[in-house]
Amino acid sequence: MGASDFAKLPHIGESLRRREDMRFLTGAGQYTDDIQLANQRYAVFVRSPHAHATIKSIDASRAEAMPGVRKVFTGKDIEGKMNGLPCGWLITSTDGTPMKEPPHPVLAQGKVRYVGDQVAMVVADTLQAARDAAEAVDVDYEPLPAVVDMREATKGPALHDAAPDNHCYKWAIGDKGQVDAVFAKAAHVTTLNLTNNRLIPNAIEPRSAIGAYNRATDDYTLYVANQNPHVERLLMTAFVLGLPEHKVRVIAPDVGGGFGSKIFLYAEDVAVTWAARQLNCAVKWTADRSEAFLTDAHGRDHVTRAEMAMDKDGKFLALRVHTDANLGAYLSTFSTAVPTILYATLLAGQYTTPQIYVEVDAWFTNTAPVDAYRGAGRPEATYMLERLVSRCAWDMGLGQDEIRKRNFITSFPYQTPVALQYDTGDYVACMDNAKKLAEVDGYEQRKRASEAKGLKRGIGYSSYIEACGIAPSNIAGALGARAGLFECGEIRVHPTGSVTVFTGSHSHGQGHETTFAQVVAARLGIPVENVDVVHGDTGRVPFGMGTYGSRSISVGGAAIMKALDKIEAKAKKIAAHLMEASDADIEFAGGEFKVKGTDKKIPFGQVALTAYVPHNYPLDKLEPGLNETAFYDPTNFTFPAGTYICEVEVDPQTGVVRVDRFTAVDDFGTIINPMIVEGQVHGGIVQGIGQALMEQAVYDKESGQLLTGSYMDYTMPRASDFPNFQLGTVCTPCTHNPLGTKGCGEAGAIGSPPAVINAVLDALHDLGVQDFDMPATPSRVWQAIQRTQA
Ligand code: MCN
Repeated sequence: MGASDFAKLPHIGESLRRREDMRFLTGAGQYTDDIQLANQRYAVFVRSPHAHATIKSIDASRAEAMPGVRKVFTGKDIEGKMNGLPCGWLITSTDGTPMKEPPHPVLAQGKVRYVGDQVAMVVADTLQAARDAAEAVDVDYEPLPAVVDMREATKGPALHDAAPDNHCYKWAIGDKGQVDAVFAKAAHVTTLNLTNNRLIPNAIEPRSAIGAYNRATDDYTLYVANQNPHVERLLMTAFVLGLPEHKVRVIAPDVGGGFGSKIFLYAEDVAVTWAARQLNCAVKWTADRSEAFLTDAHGRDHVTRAEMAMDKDGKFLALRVHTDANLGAYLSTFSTAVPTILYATLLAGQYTTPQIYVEVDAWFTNTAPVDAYRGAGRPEATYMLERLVSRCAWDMGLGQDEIRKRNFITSFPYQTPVALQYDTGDYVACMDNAKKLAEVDGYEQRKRASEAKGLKRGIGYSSYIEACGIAPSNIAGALGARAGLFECGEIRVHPTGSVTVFTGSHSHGQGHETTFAQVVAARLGIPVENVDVVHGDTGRVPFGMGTYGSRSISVGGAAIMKALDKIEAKAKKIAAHLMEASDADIEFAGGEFKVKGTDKKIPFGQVALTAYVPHNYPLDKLEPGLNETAFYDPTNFTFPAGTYICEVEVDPQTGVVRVDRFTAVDDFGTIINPMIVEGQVHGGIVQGIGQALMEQAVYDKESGQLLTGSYMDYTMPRASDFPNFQLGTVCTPCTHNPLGTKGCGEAGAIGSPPAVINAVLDALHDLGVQDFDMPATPSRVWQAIQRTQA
């Protein structure tokens, strides 16, 4: 079935209520920490209080003698028994050498490299006993100087022998010579230096893992709050523990949000799985909020210099970018792909800029590992580009909308100079719709009204694009991925005609149990209630690459569509036999099989039952049952895009910024469930505005301590911080997946930060404020105003 026929099916585009919410709202959800296994013990990790130190000795004897303590594991216990944690993405430096890939031990081996690094694991009968014993483990540290600012990384002490100058790689894309030549002749060059602030992910459910071991079968089970259980299993078995995969089952039950931070293989997951066998019991660990702040992989943390060369009319001629990226103390699973493949390839944005050169230096520092966080590289790209574009507009005396329109790509497919080929889009329509919805015509009047109150009003634009549906294995492989990025779907039609869908995607808030059921019910013409969706269990789902990069509907959903094609083809044969017609004459629509040109028809349920009562059809031609599996590997990414417009009021006396209006017009191609999509956009925008106005991880430069280690110091956005968002859509269906969908799960977080900061800068323009870095907290804004008056 083609994408345009699919879009016309009943249920597609219907705002069905999320079926999973009843169990979440009534407390019936089953999160990892809710699971209690027989013979279960509790793990607590002893963590480094130092940012950088040598471990001289560890004395666990006092702790091990305490009541209820089963064992204290240290680096010595695991030495030679397992490898370190792998990095899933190999980056090659511009000089042809591979990135530096120092070991990332599951428990520290002689040295700690950030505050929170895991040094020992205490396993005890109760959580309290484990906590008490963890405090009794005596670790003798010899502190070393620490470096937390990547711009000082070369001067700092080396974290790893493998990287003496703390440099991991230098990576580049584009032709520097050609770009430099364009800059040399350009009529105008606009330059911007900016920082993309470091963020700490804050899922409602902290990370949690239970390792279990069955001595009778020699099988392991890991329950874990994770976004991609098959990948977790693959990395843990093949790279770290050296176990055959079939001996390990990974179950990611209900997961209370991930935002990217739960796609990585963390040390704790491996440690509890391994310890379960050593102690012949189940071992549970759940992070407390302080541990989450310290040890969940952080996000962003870029410092960038960007320059745009333009002609006299503001047409973009060339873009030149240098970015320093902080990777933290160790390479987390996808960390190396974030500032390279996921960032630099996005820098054409929505524009026809013919020449682009991007260079990235990546650094080790004594901070928590940095990896993907909602958007992963694409928010960093969009923030940089959209800030630069608005700065170009102001420099050239053009409107923020006008400069964008002058440079928009208008014909598709479009090959960018940074590797990507956009299949479809309508950026002008997104801009026009956004301006209408934002009532831009009334802006000057609103500005005067704000001025009358002593407030400064500003308007900010951001026209984002993202590459999502992260997949094509051939592209990802060519760019350094160490695994494929397809997806798997299985459809099991039961004799009664009800259906179970097994998907390799994982839902941890995105509502797949509803939207995937919508897709299947629409295709088969059966009630949505007759479809169940199973995910998050390597023991039940054939295979899967999990959820990140807004890939689930466009890659996981497409795999399900492929499996449905097979189901339909087989069912047609059964229907043909039942109606004594030829296979070629059977049509399937609205849940019924019909013989073309006649009134003969039978319902889907009858065919499903017949599939399991095979004496009614020729067994020599068909196997019994109606059960199909398909793998889908797309030919390209999907390219959602949109324009966001933000209006803020700034109080120049206090520096307080209030978001007064926020409009988002997105193109997600065909939309399965508008209500769920709106929820995704709302959540994303809130996260983006959180980054723009409030959130920032701060490490003390001297001691390397995380200064923002709790909600007392790290501000999270709340509902009362926002107006109602105005949302609109434009639809240019994706041309290469059978649903016509483009991902929506990250768009809000990608498009919103530059819209907000552009609005704040616009508001402060006549006060002479040219620039400041996110987050635009009252004190930063106030200080920026004061500096102009000094
Ligand atoms: N959808 C739709 N029509 C479309 C596109 C999507 O109806 N054209 C629906 C999908 O069927 C799905 C939801 O919208 O129910 C999101 O789909 P998609 O864009 O494919 O994104 P994923 O499901 O792959 O989710 C991943 C994405 C990412 S990368 C992050 S980070 C993120 C996000 O989703 N983390 C989240 N949204 C989150 N929402 C919650 N509540 N919690 C998280 O951790």
